[in-house]
Amino acid sequence: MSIELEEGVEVKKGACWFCYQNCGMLVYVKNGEIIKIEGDPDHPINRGAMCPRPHTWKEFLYHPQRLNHPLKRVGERGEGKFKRISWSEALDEIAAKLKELKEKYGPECVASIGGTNRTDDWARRRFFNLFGSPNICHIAHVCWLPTFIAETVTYGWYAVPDIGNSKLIVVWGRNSGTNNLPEMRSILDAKENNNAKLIVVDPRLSETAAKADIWLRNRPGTDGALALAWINVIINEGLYDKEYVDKYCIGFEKLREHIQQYTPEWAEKVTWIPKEDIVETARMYATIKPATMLWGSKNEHMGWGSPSLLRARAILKAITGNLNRPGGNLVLGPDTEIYIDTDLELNEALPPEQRAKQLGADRFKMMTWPGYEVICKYTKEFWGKMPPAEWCCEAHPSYIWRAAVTGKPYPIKAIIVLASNPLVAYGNSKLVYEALKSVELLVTMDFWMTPTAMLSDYVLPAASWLERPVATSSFGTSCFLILSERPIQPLYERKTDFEFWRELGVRLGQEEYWPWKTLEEAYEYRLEPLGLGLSLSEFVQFIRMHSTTPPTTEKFATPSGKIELYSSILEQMGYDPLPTYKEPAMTPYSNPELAKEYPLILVTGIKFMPFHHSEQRQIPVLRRMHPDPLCHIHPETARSLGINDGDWIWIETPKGRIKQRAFYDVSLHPQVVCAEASWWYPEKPGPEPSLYGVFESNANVLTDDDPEILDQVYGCYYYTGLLCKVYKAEE
Ligand SMILES: Nc1nc2c(c(=O)[nH]1)N[C@H]1C(S)=C(S)[C@@H](COP(=O)(O)OP(=O)(O)OC[C@H]3O[C@@H](n4cnc5c(=O)[nH]c(N)nc54)[C@H](O)[C@@H]3O)O[C@H]1N2
Ligand SMILES: Nc1nc2c(c(=O)[nH]1)N[C@H]1C(S)=C(S)[C@@H](COP(=O)(O)OP(=O)(O)OC[C@H]3O[C@@H](n4cnc5c(=O)[nH]c(N)nc54)[C@H](O)[C@@H]3O)O[C@H]1N2
Ligand code: SF4
Ligand SMILES: [Mo]
Repeated sequence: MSIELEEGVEVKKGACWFCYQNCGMLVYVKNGEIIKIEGDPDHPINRGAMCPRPHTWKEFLYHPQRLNHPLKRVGERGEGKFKRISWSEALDEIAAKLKELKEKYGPECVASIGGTNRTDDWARRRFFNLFGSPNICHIAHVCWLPTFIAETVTYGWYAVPDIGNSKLIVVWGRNSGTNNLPEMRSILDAKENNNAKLIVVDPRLSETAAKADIWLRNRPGTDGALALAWINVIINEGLYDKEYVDKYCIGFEKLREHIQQYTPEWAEKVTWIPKEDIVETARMYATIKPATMLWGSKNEHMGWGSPSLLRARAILKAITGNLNRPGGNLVLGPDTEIYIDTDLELNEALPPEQRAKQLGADRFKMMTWPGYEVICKYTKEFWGKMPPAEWCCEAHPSYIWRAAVTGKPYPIKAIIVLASNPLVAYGNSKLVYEALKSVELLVTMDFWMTPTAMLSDYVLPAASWLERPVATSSFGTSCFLILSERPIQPLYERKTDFEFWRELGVRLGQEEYWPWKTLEEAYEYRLEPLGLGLSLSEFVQFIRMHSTTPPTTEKFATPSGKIELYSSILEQMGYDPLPTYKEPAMTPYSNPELAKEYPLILVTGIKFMPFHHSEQRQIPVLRRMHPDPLCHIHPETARSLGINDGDWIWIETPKGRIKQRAFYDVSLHPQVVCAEASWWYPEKPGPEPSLYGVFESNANVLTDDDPEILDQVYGCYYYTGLLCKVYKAEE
């Protein structure tokens, strides 16, 4: 159902998924074609605003390089020779090959890689649980999920920032000003309306830091030391909320003792932030009430440095009494009135002996089945729901690549890549490449022919949010569900990802588990517990978003029912129950030998407008806004190396070298350089060896994914604070 405008024009309520903010869109449709898109002024997320990406909807829908039909490889792998086949041929052949491999090597030989969770990942999970493989992952180890787990072991779920009511906002390794525009709007509103103060921790004067009252410029990878020193100041100066701690927390005395080593003087040496600034900002965070803290993806990109940071941040929210206080961080928990992703994943279908085979589970226990089972026990008891396995119970990608290449501990023979571009997203691109080359079956489902698709046996065309309905809890931790209706039917032969998993499942004997034929039916099922009897379209037109009011209780979903400053779950799993700083593996302090040859400190992957990760490089108007990859470098450092602003430079680590353009940035410490991630060149030749230039400027050519240098609790990758050298490149 839609509002009728001029004759024949309908307005559909869509949810943009060019990034995961899911801004509300009004999509004007006439005769089954889109004629116009506007930001929806009534939508709470974007309030009518629209970033540059959806403005280019027409180019995106009809671009000549879009995938429109299933393709099958006919030449050598990577040679770029494909022929068009029908969907039923493609699905029959893929199903037959999966069946053959399953019989020969066991279901665990089939792996799947996903991306930024901008699709129905529960359907993928459901397919694999029924198929019997535990080896699926999305970006859990490179994005926000370790924070989710660290907070869940501390107080039973992730605590969402309540920016609008806050008086002090701490933005930690995050650049809302380019990466989350609705959030930046809220920050600026809070500054204006509440006179809120803004503290930004970033090695670079980012767009967000530029608006800060205090910008803490730290050495990349050392945020854990700063957070621990804040705890030290707050406890030792008696600034913590004693009443709150007494009532709700356990482990405070152990924390107090443990934290004595992390003095501001110590932290100054580690972080390169003057100790006066550390003390001042710690005092601000403890005394300006309410204060909220935002998550940033760099929190998870510090390898060994990440775990102490994630836990220390959770502890800070608790001991200052900013948890569950309006304007602080709120433990809202899952939406308990509808079926959330967990309810659709069918995790119970995966038998214990298959869970035990999950790659990486013996090492990174907190993001795999061992930790997930423990967490589920307490969240289920408390909330009645568990966090989706698709977030936090994942095979570790670096183990998947190694198993594909070496056959150890057992072989990975097939990989299904859906909504991801692993050659650019995951560290150690060359190993990812080897892995993708070595499997017997590689399937990629995407909008575009990506470098990963170029290596595939089957390439399948996906329908986007313009051609499908959306139901997602976004990265909003499942406390609310955003819904949209389908603006138009899929063009050409594009299909929804859901239909792909369903139709593949049906071919492999899973039919009874896929009762819904369309996404609309599946989403209506999700809403059934509400008992409203509305169709999806009616729901979207009249209600649109759903959330539950969390129960008012004095307890938390942890083993003790309290906020566990000293984490009994981490202890039980064999990890440090208190946050202990560990210097990342490749820094001037942890590896001074290496620093002699690679003297600069490298950040890989500052995100930027108008691109979302590796996407949109094909859209001319967007590309003109940012034609080339940029590497931020201090002018003094650059000049000493004979590098002018705009010169192409080599950035080199022991793993390899890439080319980006030097971008003079006076805000940096002279020893720090920041390279953009996610670059490839759709305009360059697709067949090997070029693969659309995927090894030329892609920052993950520089990073390593050796499990030894990743964090040992969650398996966080190591993307920031490593060592490199740079030098001028020939034109
Ligand atoms: N335009 C755009 N928006 C996006 C995305 C995109 O690709 N493009 N991706 C989306 C996704 S999936 C995510 S996860 C979010 C991520 O959003 P963010 O977390 O904001 O991502 P980044 O830009 O990687 O890092 C943010 C800031 O961290 C700083 N930084 C680097 N190293 C360190 C460090 O060691 N410590 C500290 N404190 N800061 C450091 C960088 O200078 C940068 O300004 O953005 C989302 N939004
Ligand atoms: N060095 C370094 N590496 C990083 C980062 C960093 O900061 N530094 N950031 C990390 C972060 S935070 C993240 S989240 C990851 C991102 O990792 P990915 O999500 O793998 O990154 P993308 O390049 O955006 O790949 C997404 C692909 O999915 C396709 N796609 C989009 N939507 C759909 C859909 O609905 N269906 C299908 N079938 N396909 C779709 C897009 O066309 C694109 O090719 O990268 C990580 N990698
Ligand atoms: S920020 Fe831009 S790309 Fe992201 S959902 Fe909103 S309009 Fe779409
Ligand atoms: Mo991410």
